[in-house]
Amino acid sequence: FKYKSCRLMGKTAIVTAATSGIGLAIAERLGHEGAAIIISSRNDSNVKRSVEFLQRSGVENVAGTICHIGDAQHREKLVDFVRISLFQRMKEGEKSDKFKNVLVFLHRNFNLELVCHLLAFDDETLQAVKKYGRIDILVNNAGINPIFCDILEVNETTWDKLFDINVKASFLLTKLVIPYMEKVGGGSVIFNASFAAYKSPPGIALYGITKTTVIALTKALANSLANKNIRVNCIAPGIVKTKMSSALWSRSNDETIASNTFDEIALGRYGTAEECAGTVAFLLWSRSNDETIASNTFDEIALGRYGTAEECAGTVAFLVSNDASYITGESIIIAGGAQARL
Ligand code: NAP
Ligand code: ISN
Repeated sequence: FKYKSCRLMGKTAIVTAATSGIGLAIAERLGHEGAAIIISSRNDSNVKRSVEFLQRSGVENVAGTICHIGDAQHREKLVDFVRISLFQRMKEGEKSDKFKNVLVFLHRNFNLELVCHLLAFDDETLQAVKKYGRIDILVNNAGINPIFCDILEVNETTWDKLFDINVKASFLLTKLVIPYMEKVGGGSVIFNASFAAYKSPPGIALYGITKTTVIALTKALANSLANKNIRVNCIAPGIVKTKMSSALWSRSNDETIASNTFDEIALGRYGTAEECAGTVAFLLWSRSNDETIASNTFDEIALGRYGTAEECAGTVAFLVSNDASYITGESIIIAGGAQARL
């Protein structure tokens, strides 16, 4: 079942880390509700494949570009998608007052030489993004969890990397996007935190701390941006079924995965950079059945199952729509009733 509506018609949404899992589901859902979609991730072929997937699934306006979220130039390039698009439309003769104002705005606020340079050398991109002359919605979905260990075993490099990717990068991207939202009279920003922000699950405590910070950042930005009519909210999913990398699949067997409970994995060994948050979830659900699943894993979840990426996407579609026009600074837990707070 694919939910479709016109709720986001005329809006343009950027979704980061959108080539699989929750990000891809969010892109699909926002597209099915009428938004033009710009997706991104670290990997060009994944981006292309996902754009094609979204087109096949019925998303009419979709384009994508590389953006390693921790790379400042990549973040700027992502926003240039929109900047180039505006200039292209002006070049095509849309000389209305509105566009003259946009031109003035670009001159004042952005490096127009860079826009011209990119215009001359990147026609394919230009064609792809012609339609996307505005940004109304930013979904900061990117997040990693490269290590599984006790909090006291975390070293400085890992600490910095997790905070860089899970907190700082999305904050800096948001700062780049805000002028665009202001220009169209407002917008909506979403962060993807985690249930782990509230519970500090063993083994991924640092990940949880970064996600707690994401919730605090959501509140801070909501306060700061309210006067610009920009709402800022976040989702906090519990364990969600997401895809895993083929690299991990090829390493997975009964010997290397000693157990199917999260606690035992956390105590058992360190992870690798590839083993991100989604992978942890996958390890749990892919080996789950009535016989093997540890009873305590599901006992905490009132609904008795893990979540799906589509269920996260539905919440995001609501939060970015006018149906949530009086909601800002909030985090919505999507965890099947697992208790995290009052
Ligand atoms: P996933 O299925 O493994 O997908 C990860 C996505 O992130 C891929 O599209 C990957 O694309 C992209 N990516 C990875 N590193 C990136 C980087 N540095 N810059 C840009 N893109 C990057 O993961 P997921 O489970 O959907 O997780 C998405 C978000 O949900 C994360 O913030 C995670 O913390 C959060 N979350 C997940 C769960 C869960 O149980 N799955 C629970 C709570 C919260 P490329 O490989 O093409 O770059
Ligand atoms: C999470 C939240 C609660 C328990 C396990 N694994 C988890 C995540 C995650 O966000 O990746």
